[in-house]
Amino acid sequence: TMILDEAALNGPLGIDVSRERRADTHKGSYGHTLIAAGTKRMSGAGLLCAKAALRAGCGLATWAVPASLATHLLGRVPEAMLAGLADAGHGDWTHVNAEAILALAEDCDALALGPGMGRYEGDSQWLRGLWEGAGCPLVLDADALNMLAEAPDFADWQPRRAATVLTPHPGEMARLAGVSTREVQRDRIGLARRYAEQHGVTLVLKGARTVVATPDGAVYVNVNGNAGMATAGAGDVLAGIIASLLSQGFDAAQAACLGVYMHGAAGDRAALKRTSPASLLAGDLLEEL
Ligand code: NPW
Ligand code: AMP
Ligand code: MG
Repeated sequence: TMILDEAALNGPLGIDVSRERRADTHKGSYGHTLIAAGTKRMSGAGLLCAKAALRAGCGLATWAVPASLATHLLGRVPEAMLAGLADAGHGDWTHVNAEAILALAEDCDALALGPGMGRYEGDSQWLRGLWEGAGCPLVLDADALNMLAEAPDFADWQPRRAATVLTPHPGEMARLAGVSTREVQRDRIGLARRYAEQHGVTLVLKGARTVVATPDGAVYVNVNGNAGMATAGAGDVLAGIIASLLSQGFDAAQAACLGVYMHGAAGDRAALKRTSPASLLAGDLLEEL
């Protein structure tokens, strides 16, 4: 178990944190992130996730939403491409074919799935199609994690070939592991390590002192960030950052650790600019990335 600081990022994780962009590069050099996130009631979650991906440095981002929602979001994230997926006029993900997301993912380097997505009948099987079908690295957050938690046949799902990063907060982790939130908090490191090893995923257990556990048993504990980040949308920003780093070619452990560290550092910078961290908004994190 290691503290997640610049020494860990530079050393065991092999990340050059001072890495600068080479002059002779272009947007195609930095990957294309696909964000499938947001519903009518929670479009902000998708917006924060997509903006965070771009702020974290990917060259291109596509924000996919149900088609009837897309018309209301035109121009909200001008830098991202907006993909309205056929939804039979319902405006939710219920009626969006998983194949439509997979088709977009073909041209992308990582997929972030779940923030503000909502839940619906049969969604665990819908998620299975994406889990097994997406050839690119995958970040599951929020509702996608709740879908996973309720999949009765998760043990039978085909193992993914590309990286998989799960980003639960303690409430979502409790659902995934079938324990109470209190039990999650009692042994954050042990639980994260066991879950990552058992399921072959990189697990980011969020909250004060976020824990990153990799499938090979390594554990990193983050120490930056602050309680001002206990605010709506902060997690949606993190999911976008990690997916962006995956599209830029960082491996799962690197993307999760660097992402968590950047997110906490942005939160600390944002908090310093305010009289009280209590007034921090998730959107402020975007400005500091
Ligand atoms: P409690 O209340 O302390 O007992 P949910 P959600 C627990 C979207 N959003 N330490 C907490 O426990 C998301 O993307 C959209 C301990 C409670 O039981 C999702 O799609 C926004 N416990 C959807 O909303 C902005 C902790 O977890 C439960 C904990 C629902 O996500 C907001 C709450 O979690 C939001 O991001 C901690 N650190 N953190 C938008 N603007 O569009 C959480 N818990 O029920 O999974 O609800 O996280 O709000
Ligand atoms: P979510 O609950 O999904 O919106 O995620 C909240 C994000 O804010 C996670 O990245 C948490 O690690 C972070 N966060 C929430 N509360 C704190 C805290 N007290 N200290 C540091 N980070 C926090
Ligand atoms: Mg969240």
